[in-house]
Parts: sequence; C-alpha cells; structure tokens
Amino acid sequence: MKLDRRMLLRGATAGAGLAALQGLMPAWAQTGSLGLRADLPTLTGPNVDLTIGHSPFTVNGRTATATTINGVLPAPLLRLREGQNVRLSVTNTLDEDTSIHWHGILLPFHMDGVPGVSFPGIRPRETFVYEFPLIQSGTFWYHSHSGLQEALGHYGPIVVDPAGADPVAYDREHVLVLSDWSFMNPHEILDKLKKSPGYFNRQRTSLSGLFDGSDRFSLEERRMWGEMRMDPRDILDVNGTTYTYLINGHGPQENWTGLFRPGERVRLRVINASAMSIFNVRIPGLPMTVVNADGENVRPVETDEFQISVAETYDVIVRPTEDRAYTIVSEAIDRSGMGRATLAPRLGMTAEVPPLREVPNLTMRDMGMGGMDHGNMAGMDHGAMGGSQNGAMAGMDHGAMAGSAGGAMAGMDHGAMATQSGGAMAGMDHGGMAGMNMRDPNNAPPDMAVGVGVDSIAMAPANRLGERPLGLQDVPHRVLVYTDLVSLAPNKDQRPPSRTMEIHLTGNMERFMWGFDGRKFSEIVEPIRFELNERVRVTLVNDTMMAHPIHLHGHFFELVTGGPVGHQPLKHTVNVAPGGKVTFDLTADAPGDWAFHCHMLMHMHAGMFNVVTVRPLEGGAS
Ligand SMILES: [Cu+2]
Repeated sequence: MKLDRRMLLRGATAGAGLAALQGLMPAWAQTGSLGLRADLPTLTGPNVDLTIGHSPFTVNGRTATATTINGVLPAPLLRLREGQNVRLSVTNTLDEDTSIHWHGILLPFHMDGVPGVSFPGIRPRETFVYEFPLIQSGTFWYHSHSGLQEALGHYGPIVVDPAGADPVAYDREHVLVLSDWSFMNPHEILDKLKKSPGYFNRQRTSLSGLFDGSDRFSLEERRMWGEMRMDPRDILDVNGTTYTYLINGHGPQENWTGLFRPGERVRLRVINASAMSIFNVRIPGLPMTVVNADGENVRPVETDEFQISVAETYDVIVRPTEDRAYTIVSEAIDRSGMGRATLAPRLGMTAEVPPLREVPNLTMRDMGMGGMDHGNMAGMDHGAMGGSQNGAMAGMDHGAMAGSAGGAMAGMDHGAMATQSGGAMAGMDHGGMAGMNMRDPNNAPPDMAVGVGVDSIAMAPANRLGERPLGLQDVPHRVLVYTDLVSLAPNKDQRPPSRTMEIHLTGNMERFMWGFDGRKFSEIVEPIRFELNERVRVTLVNDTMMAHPIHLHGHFFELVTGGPVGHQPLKHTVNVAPGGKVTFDLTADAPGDWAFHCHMLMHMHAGMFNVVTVRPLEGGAS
C-alpha cells in the first residue's frame, strides 16, 4: 500500500484488505505497511563510540545515500543518567569535516560541538572525544553543526534519566523522532530557494482559486499580498512537494508502530529533528498530557494537539484504554504532507489516517500588524481585526481607516509606530491599505542595518505566545499554546533583569537572505555580549513573515509568558511566529562562546546566526 499525497488528502482508511492481508502473515514478516516495530538502537554510557559515515537509506521504495551515525537514521538513542560522566568518541569517516552538537545539554562550551565557535570541528579520519558531566535530565537530541549534514540524516535522540525519582509517572515510553527527508540534495534545495524562494510552494493562491472561492480570499486581500510580493501561503520554504516526513526514520506507509497494553500510561518523547519542518502533532481519539518541554518538566497540561517547531521537544503522557490502534499524526504546518505512526496493542494494527487539512492562509498578524491596539482604531471593524485568523482584511473598513489617520495613530500600541511619520498612515486610502507599505524597512530601528538583507519590518509586532499557532486557530479541539507551559520546579534565578535588549529577525524573502538586525552572520562584526551571571531581558522581533525557531546554546531561557511568578517555562528553543515578538529572561551563567541561531537549517546557513559570548571566563580570563 502506498500512501501518497492524494490518498492522504482524501484520508486513507487503513482498509479491511490490509488487515486481512496482515492476518495471513507470520509476525516476523509483518513489516512495512503492516506495522513496523523498529525500536531505536540504544547506547548507554559512560563510554560511547559514534562513527559518522555514509549509509544507504530507503523510504518510499527508493534508496539514497544518507549521512548517518553508526549506520542508522535516526542515529542511535543515547540513554544516559543525570550525575554520570559521559565520554563520547566521535570518528569521522566522511571526506569532509563534521561535528556533533548535543542539543539542550548543559556542558562546558568547548564540548558544545559548533565548528568555529566551540571547537575547530572534526576533520576527516579524525576522532574527537567529547567528555562532560550530565547535570540535568530530560529529552534532548544531537545533530551535526557542519554544513547541511543534518538534512542528510545526521541526527539522533538523547534521553537523560533523572538521578532521583522522576516526577512524571509512566509505565512505558516511546521516543518519536520527527524529521524530513528529501531525495534532492540539500545544497540543491538551497540553490533552488535562492533562485526562487517559492520554488516548493505548490499551494499558492491562484486566479482560479480566487474566482471559485477556494482560496478563501477577497480580491482586495489578494492585491494587498500581491503588492507586497508575498503569497499568504508561503508558510514553509521547503515542504511536502519534496519532503517525506519521517517518524523514527520511517515514512507514512511504513507505519512505525509503538506498542502498549490498554490502561498503561505511555510517555511519548517527541523530538522535532527536522531540517526545515514545523509540525502539528495529534493522536485522534487520545488526549495528550504535556509533562515536559525542551527537557524541562512542566505542570501537566492536557491537550489534543500541539505545534512543535524545529529543534523543540515535548513529552506527553497518553493513556489508551481500548484494545485498538491510534494514529500518530505529525502534519506539516502548511498541510503539504504528514508523518504517520501508530500506537497499538499489537503489531499490524492500524487506525484511520485523517486527511490533510486545508492549507491555512497567513493573516494580518503574520504581517506584523498584530500589535495594534484594535480597540482604539476608530472606524475599524474590531471583531474582524481582533479575530484576524481568517481573512481579517476583508472585514476592515478601508475607508474609515484612511479617515482615521491622526486619531488611529495615537491609539496604536507600539514603538514601531513612533518611528513612523503620521504621513504614512494618512496616505493610506482605500486600496491603500496595500499601497502604503506597512512593512517599509525605512521604519526600522536606528541600529538595524537596512540594506538588501531586509525587505520588510513588522510595523506592530505582537506578543503571540498565548495565541494558537498558525492553522490551528479554528480546530474544534484543545490546542497547546506557549502560555500553557508552567515550570514544575521553581526557576533558580528569579532576579528581575538588569538590562534589556532587542534583536530583530530579518530577511529578504526574494533573495532567501536571513539575518539578525539586518545582517547575515558573515557581515556581523560583533558577538552578543553578556556579563557572566547577568540577568538580561531579550525581546526577539520577527520582522519577516516566516516562523523562526530561535535556539540559544548552553543556556535555558525563561519565556516571559505572564505565567506564575518563578514558574515561567524554561526553553532552549522558541518559535517566533511571523510578525510576532517573544521576550525571554536569560541568566548568562555559562561562560564561553555559544551559538545563537535560527534552527531552520537553511535560514541558519543563509545567515541567521550569531555568537553569544559570556565573559569573564572562569579563572578570571576575559
Ligand atoms: Cu529562520
């Protein structure tokens, strides 16, 4: 059985034929679509040997050469224990440099594995020995930080068991490594994106879609997006047109299966090890209790679906009581494809695979218009604006907007507005909502480099941590939002921040250029400097219309969610929504140089990367 995109779209009911066929086969032959149980090969400490090389990898009946660790994709599960010392010898059999970064693991900076920042990298035929104590527990992962190797399979899961009792009770667990695989070499993918950033987007709005209504857009909205040379469906740069979405290295039709006994509490450790894919994860018929995010325990919160950005992890507890199968769905956020696996009491069982849902449209808020104080915008249709999830522009009274120039300005929340002359707003007329460039880079803050690397800024970026993520605004079930996350244990450092810092995530979509504050890494001359142990409030402003999962090495930061004092969630990676902003408080307690970057592999490669330097180093060196 082949689960192609068309089948996914109409919903593949795992048919009776399949079940019947499976009954005819002995258990040992039950692989592929009949339920593949492939427990991840597991290595434990204190001494671990890892060899990086090329291995064949097969999915969808096609084989290619992957870049693997110990010959498997994903790499072996590293099962370690808090309090132990681990020694990892990594041998490079490639003809190019490689590296391993231990994502989310707190360690001395020279063990962090980023070539050019923490160490020189691992040359061909060299072995590098990483050695560090494990001072935390939770779900993490590891991957290459060299070139685009990660996109070729160079990633694997890490579980660190707690030294003491685990506050999370469960009877069984499965690690779920979500990833994306393409038979197109990642360098070719990147080339295509540089020549034509919409290359992989086959879901663009169209004239026919406009006229038959299937685009769910008005002519006005269409023109507005057109004038910004944007398509409201540019959601993922690379998507299901080239990617097969994997769960534990298996495509949807291979149906990786995790077993359970009815009534058991099953802990699922979900890791997004993708190069370029954000997923919405759900298990139809089974509520999920989120207990851990990025390796840090959170107060249990029950949900039906969560979005997991690149490099994030979530642990959930599920308790299936029926003797039946459940489908695990990891749907790409642009609905161009999905990963699929099964939870079942026995191998070979399947459940219905839900169809891919309708492609979502980006909204005003994704344009960076979300931070306007709607209540004060005279003449605007507040309801439509506030609920701008679906085609809010249609609900705006453009005439009134133009008429309200002066007054509306005063009522609009935001520093970004202050830099804008009233003239711009006054110049807004009907049709002018688009004609006025609401995303004019000239409105950028003074310390931002406004060159070719910036094609727009967010006029009124909103804190979107409490909003349902893209495409999930209207689903008829519960959806996890960042503000649901509350640290289980009190955070260690509860000092108020002594200084603030704003960092803009910038880009030029037409040229596939990405950077911080208008500069790509090769143009950045200064690292971001922190004093050792200082507490800093950092606000990330996403001036682009794409999501950026921003990751800081060597630290966890406290997301400013407005949650219970001392219990705001700690994260190593946070997804900054398009046109949105995220504020976190950071205690710079790890001396050294650390990578700070977008975890969309190709955004990082194209320049959205910088070094964070925490000084003085221990021993007084500065
Ligand atoms: Cu990015």
